[in-house]
Amino acid sequence: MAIMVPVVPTFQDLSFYSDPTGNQPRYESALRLFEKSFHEKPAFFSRSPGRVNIVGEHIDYNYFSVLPMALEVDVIIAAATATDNKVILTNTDPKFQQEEFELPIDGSVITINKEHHSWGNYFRCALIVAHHFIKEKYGNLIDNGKKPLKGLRLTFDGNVPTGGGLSSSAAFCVASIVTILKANGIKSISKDDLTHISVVSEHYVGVNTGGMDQCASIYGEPNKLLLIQFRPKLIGIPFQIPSTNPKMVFLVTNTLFQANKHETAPKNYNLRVVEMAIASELFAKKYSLNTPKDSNLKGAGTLRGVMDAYFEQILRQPAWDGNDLKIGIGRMKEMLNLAEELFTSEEKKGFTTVQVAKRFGMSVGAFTKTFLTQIPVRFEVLKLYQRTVHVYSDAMRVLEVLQLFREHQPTDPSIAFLTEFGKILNESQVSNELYNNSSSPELKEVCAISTAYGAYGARTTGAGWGGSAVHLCTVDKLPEIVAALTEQYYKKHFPRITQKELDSAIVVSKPGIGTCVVEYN
Ligand code: NG1
Ligand code: MG
Repeated sequence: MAIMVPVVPTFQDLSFYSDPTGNQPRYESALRLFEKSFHEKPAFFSRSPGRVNIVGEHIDYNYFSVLPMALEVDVIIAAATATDNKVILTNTDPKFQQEEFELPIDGSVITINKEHHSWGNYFRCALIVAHHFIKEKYGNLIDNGKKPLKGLRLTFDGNVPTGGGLSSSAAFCVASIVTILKANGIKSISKDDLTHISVVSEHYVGVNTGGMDQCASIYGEPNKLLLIQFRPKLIGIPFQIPSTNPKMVFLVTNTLFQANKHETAPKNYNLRVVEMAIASELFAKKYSLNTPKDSNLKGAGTLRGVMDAYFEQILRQPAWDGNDLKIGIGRMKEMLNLAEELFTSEEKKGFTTVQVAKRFGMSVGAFTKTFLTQIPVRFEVLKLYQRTVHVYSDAMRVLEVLQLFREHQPTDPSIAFLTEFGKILNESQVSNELYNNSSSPELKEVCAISTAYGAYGARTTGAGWGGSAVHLCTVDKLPEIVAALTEQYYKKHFPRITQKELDSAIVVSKPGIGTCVVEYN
């Protein structure tokens, strides 16, 4: 049962490298379960990786650039089309039980019952965006857009930890989208188009995500970090990591405290989306700015939109192109200054709904209707000042890291480079703790341990409130750092933890390859 690797380049513009050979056993296990479940062979495989974000958190949905890298862990799908209209999903992880549902035969797009949360809903998200794409691009050519999608038989095998802040959901959705497209006869899609349709996929299960994860999963390249820009357009730009001596590596540790974004979205993730959108509207109101209403909260703007509008409309300076780092850093600093003036010292403690409605000159009812009902949220006070400071300062840190990379010459003393890089990561963690409140005691603990044992910097990665931290290390210090984390964190919290569990919780991953389709014959 050999699987053909390297990959056959079926999808123009996607990454078609041979898959890391280490994954062979996982393809084989997906193949075995596929044959057992469906008594046939898959027609092809698709895969898409998880990602770790190095710096810039909760800023992607404000359209500020972020710096992640794709990982080697991924979601693999063995796939075949069926002659009926059923979709049957099986998973090599018994935690995810077989799911089965029917596709509408009238060619309409499937809908999701958000109340009933199941892993199959992520696949439904992928069906929705893939189907819209097919309808928009080819719809009128095929039976007036009424042609139903093909039935599917699918087996999943994922090794991205779920709820670990490493984007298992994006890996799952992107791998699913390419699977659906390929199964329905779409012969090519550009990375650009794939990114555009993927970024909104999870909105259908009610998580108002930004676009970092899907973009990182798609644009990943071996040994490269990714600069993901959202303005002027969404794009992933792979770039080489500077070589340092001793050699730089990123260690990713899962705290094993899961962040369940679905249950906690109203007081965590989605609340951030709403708070930042309201803060943007407050800026826009104060300076009478005409801003694009392009937030995930409909009818509201983003902190990026406010920054651009302030510089163009008030200071009459040309729009920032996203590339000139000095200009970008200067603008973030200016926005941080403006934030100090925008909020009174009382407001800096937080706003009740009554206070914030008053500030907008709106009735509580009207304010609630405009800002607090579209995306359900729960809060005691809205921390608009804190979120603003976090966003502009973390967006600035991304530019500072880029600047450091650009300035770094191989002849530079590496320790100075690593120290400076680490300092920025630590500042980002402090901002997570103080201004975004997206850290957790366990995340704080692992960061403190690694930095005490030689990591240059460490921070919460991904949404936070549990999940993983990323640590900037050098190869020579890894054994000591890993030993300290094992003894002082993992064995303390989980005395019965096995070596296997430890191995999957503490990961040193090289930047990996993005989404691929793997032909099977
Ligand atoms: P994680 O932690 O991987 O779920 C989430 C969002 C990102 C970004 C980060 C915070 C999803 C799929 N992704 O990532 O878009 O906003 O949080 O920086 O929810
Ligand atoms: Mg996720």
